[in-house]
Amino acid sequence: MTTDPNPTDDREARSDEQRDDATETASGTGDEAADDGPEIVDGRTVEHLITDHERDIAATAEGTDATAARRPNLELPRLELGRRDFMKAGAAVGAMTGLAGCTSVLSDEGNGSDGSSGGSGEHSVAPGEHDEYYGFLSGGHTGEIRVVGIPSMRELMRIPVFQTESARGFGHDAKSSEILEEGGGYTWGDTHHPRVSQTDNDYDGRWLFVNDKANGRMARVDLEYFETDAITNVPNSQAVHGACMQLPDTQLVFGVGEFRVPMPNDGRDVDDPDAYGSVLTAIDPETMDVEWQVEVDGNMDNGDGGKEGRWFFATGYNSEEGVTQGEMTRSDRDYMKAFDIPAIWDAVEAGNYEEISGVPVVDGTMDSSLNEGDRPVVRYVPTPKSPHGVSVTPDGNYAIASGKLDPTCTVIGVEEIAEVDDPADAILGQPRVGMGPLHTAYDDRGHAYTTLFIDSQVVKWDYEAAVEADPGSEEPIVEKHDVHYNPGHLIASESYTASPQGDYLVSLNKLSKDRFLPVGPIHPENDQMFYIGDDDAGMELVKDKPSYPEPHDASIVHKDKIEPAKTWDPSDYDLDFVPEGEESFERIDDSTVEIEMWARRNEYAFPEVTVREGDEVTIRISNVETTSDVIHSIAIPEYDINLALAPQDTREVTFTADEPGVYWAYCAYFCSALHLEMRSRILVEPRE
Ligand code: K7E
Ligand code: CUA
Repeated sequence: MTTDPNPTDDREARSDEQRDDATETASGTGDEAADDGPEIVDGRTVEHLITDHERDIAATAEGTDATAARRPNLELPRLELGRRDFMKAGAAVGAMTGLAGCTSVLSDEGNGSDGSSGGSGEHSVAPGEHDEYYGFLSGGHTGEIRVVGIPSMRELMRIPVFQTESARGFGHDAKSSEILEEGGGYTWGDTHHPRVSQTDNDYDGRWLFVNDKANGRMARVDLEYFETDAITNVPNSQAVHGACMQLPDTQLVFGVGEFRVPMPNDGRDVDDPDAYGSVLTAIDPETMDVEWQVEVDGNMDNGDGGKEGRWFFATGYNSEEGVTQGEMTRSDRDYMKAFDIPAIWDAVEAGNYEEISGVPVVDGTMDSSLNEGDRPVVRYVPTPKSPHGVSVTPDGNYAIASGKLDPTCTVIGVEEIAEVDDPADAILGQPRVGMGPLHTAYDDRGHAYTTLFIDSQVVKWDYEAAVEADPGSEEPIVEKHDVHYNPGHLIASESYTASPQGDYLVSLNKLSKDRFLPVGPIHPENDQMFYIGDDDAGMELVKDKPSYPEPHDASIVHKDKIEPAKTWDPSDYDLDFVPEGEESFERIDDSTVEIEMWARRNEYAFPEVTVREGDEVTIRISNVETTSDVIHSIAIPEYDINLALAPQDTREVTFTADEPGVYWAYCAYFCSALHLEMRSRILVEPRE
């Protein structure tokens, strides 16, 4: 097998061949197909490039995807590109499945790495063996975090964050209910960016932070217990989108505000978009309190922290500050914002802020007086059209923004941003990587890997070569590889640290089309794993994993850097443990009952409890098992409660027994041969 020296041309040639002969099988797809694909001419506008590309792919879809042809043609004014067209691109590629695969590693396809599923032996994990890495994937609008093992891609656990979840009792016991309630009382969230805390630019395994795009929140997951332990409802902001930390030591957690809204959003200025604002929010990782916010011009999108602690970078779109799609995409230029964290702290300490909703808000808009002089709080780096992802290279030298509506990535010098007079001069490279670049990850050998949403590919390129090359050059490209289909984020092992591992890369693809058995009109997504450790062999697709909607970003952490608890340590809990023999039933007054009890195989402390209609009943219950993995629960029918009880854990719940009757409380975790008998009868006697 060989690495293609000219992957872009090959891509054009290959898709052309597919068009000509969409019924052929994977064997013999083309590294030597005729090169008469659509010409991309330098100097053509981005709009034309994208339109040409979309029209090309859509044309292929006609006749093979009747639904695509029936779709209304929603077009962005001037850009002639909309979400529907993106979908068409996916539909077209989907129609060609079987042809798709490696651009450059074709001869390897027969060696068990056929990219169709399962995975090759070398990168699989035998039954009973452990994975090398934890992958923490966001769950999108399920509101959760999924934990997968890498390289097996086996799903190990789910961590409810913004939603109630009965299997883990999240939102059922008093403590987790309070977390959700104090976090705003919503029933769902939209998690996008899970980031694990770092010390000295390496994972310390302490916490995971994740944003809620829907309701503008930031949550913290305790990685000892793999449990959400705090949610901050961020004021003055809707859609906390990008999420990242101040490095090297997680001094602050940043939430990047996306949608512009009035500040505070209390009914003022409802139809005066000029008065809307968007803020970067800095949160203390220990207390989860908001320390300050910085208002900026335009929408923001994704963010990443410099390795040295001074800079935080956020991409943005809608510098036009429009409220319709057309208005938001009118301009060819947007900005990447570089936040000077120490300068912002100085402004806060000097009182240069306005307090809004109880939070100091620093004015970081372009015309702010704080942006005059030689230490501006925010530097605005002009970047082409609606850049989406941004990530800092492992060496800390560059922040790379992905163009989204522009076929380039923009390489910004981190040292330069502090020194140049004109922020535009900090742009050191701008390679043309392909259509729809969204996010970029890194290996340990100077390569960047960028998802190409429209092309349905991952492009591997050399970022130092991009600094050497002319803007718009394709020379830094090392390789392109198809993914299935339309990738959003991608993540490489420990790519967000100063020392990526350079072995595995996971592309989180939005569409799976026909990669799996059909399961109705809502399809799973497709997380595809590549082995990237062999530069000579090229990227090797080793696994497809169907994924419930919908992961956005992920963090991949070596197993040695996470130390999960095997059982609860009662001293970590703020409730008193209830040992065997110390159970109690106490009637406090005419309408209040307090029960302290325990659970073990195969019984509860009380085989029955009797309360009266209308009683407020509080149950505190400990799982007295010391053996790991012997989990109980107490499900209380009629009262909508299921408390999960890990060994040595204690949980509490209060409910009003307002329905007279007999209710069998039972253990929902299958804990032993007598699990079905593990029950307690709750008698609610009617009041006269
Ligand atoms: Cu690209 Cu929310 Cu990171 Cu989704 S964002 S893909
Ligand atoms: Cu305890 Cu089933």
